[in-house]
Amino acid sequence: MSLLPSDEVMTIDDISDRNKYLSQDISPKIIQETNISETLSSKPPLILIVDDDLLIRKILVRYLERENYRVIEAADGMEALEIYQKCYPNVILLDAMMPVLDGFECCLRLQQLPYGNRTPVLMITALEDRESVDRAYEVGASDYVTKPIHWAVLRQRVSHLLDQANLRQQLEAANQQLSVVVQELRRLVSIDGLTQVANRRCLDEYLEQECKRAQREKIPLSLVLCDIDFFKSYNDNYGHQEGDRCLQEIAQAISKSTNRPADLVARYGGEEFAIILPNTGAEGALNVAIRATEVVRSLQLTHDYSKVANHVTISCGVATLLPSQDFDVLHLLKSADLALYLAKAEGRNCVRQGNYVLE
Ligand code: GH3
Ligand code: MG
Ligand code: MG
Repeated sequence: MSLLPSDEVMTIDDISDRNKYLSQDISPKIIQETNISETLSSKPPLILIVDDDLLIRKILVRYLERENYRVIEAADGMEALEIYQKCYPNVILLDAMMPVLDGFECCLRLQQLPYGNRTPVLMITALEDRESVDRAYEVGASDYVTKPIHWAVLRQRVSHLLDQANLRQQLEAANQQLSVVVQELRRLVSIDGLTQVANRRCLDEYLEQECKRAQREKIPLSLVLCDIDFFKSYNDNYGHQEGDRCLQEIAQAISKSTNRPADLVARYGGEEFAIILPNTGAEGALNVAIRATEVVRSLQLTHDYSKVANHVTISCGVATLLPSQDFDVLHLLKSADLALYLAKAEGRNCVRQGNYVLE
């Protein structure tokens, strides 16, 4: 007589069958440690059967192996948790009532282990035990089957749980890829393609945000506008491509003149750059602007057509909003622009500082 269930329901009432069955092969399976990637590989899914009843376990093993699953066993909740951490099964078939650590407590503890809350648990409960079914879901089980086990039901539930877990994995992988793409898109929409510093859009948003923060936290906010001197004649004489290269070098040089993570260098437009300096007073901002002109100067980019030097230089206008003043981005920009205008008018290759004045 075959001990594998050939009909729909598994029965264990026949004691002679039970003894016959148990006398066959009860040697424990050798448990090989598995890693997660192995679990996700193309090998047949691995199912952990947890039941204190040896006969039920053996029958379940035979049945599931016949369904081409790989199977491992545990005799109680404690052993199940140990094996879980070595083998990372794809599905756990968990008997509700067991000594040492019952299925409910085991399921609860499983949720705390790595990937535990992503491993589907099929709880085995007694028939008509509504309370156990409710508890099974409460402790994190994905589904349940009742004893005596209907093989057709078990087969469907296991396969359904595996499909669900697969879908979830695929969804998570797709989400991960998507978040990488979104991150890159976010970077692209806020970066100036030529100079790789923040673009105008990013500058506007950051300035608005930092202005509000400065107002809220009663801290100063400074802005430096930098403009390359005689850049039109640089372009006209060295060509647009050289002009582009020069813009790239100047952008990197200006970036080097800032120190704090909150400082932002952005291309304001054409050959103008802006430096936003949150929580920075007038003196600090002046220092940053002077440093920017010095770093640019130190590049010694030849500019034979400049009227102020034989290399490329910049002029800077600095403005600061103080906590006592009425905060307004437009006024800050205007004030920095006015200071830049003065720097140009007063000879270029220099820094001028504006006062924030309400009209
Ligand atoms: P000033 O010292 O008064 O600032 O004079 P300037 O010549 O630098 O200023 P002007 O506004 O007359 O000219 C700016 C030039 O910047 C005009 C344009 O050729 C150049 N420019 C603007 N954007 C780009 C760019 O993306 N690439 C290149 N190569 N040149 C640019
Ligand atoms: Mg200009
Ligand atoms: Mg210029």
